[in-house]
Amino acid sequence: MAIDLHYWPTPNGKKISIYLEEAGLAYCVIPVNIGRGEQFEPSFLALSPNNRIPAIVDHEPADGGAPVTVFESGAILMYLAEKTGILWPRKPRARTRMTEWLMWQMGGLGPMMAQANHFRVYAKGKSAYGEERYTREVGRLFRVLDGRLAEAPYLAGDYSIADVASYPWALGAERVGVDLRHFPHAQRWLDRIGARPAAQRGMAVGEELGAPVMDDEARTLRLSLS
Ligand SMILES: N[C@@H](CCC(=O)N[C@@H](CS)C(=O)NCC(=O)O)C(=O)O
Repeated sequence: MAIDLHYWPTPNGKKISIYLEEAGLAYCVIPVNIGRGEQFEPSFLALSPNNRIPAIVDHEPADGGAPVTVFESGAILMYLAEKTGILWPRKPRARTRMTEWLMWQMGGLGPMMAQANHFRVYAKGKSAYGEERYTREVGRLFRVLDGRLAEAPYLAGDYSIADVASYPWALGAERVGVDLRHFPHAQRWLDRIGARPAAQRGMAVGEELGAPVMDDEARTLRLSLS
């Protein structure tokens, strides 16, 4: 297979499985059980020094040289989209719009939802301040998302990797206290992407690995990492 996808079925992992399905690229899933600490294995750290999934190894890079490894989901999406031209706006202005929203997801929506989830689920009851702060910030980000999607069908105008990055996160809105009934444009965008067979296939990758673990061992590991 041309691409190894080091993966666990979380929103950041699913960004890449959705993209690979959208682009029709051949890939091989290599599970990294982050609930059990496999992200700290030296072999994985060699690919992803920040001990986080996803990471890829492209065995057939465009320059024909040695395999290319990429960590950070935004960097992976940019690498793959630049290589294939798929969901990658060609015109510089459109590409700038796409980059804005991709960075918004990478620096805003993803981390803030992860923090909200941390305080509401893993550290439940430990910090009302943290829970409230990140829940409020996620609400603000959904207002921004809904506002953008009121003026355009997709974040960069046309469907792009910015949507692929935001979609699996936005799907988890309810879990972090967001009521999507207040964000009708975001809901329609979710429905539009959710109707795409490639997005459905990408979201299903790794289903057999089970829901993310939330037992005492996983909770302790998660708290010790924060
Ligand atoms: N900014 C990184 C974040 C990746 C990330 O947070 N991955 C989580 C799963 S969604 C992870 O691997 N966590 C393992 C850990 O925290 O040790 C990206 O977008 O790739």
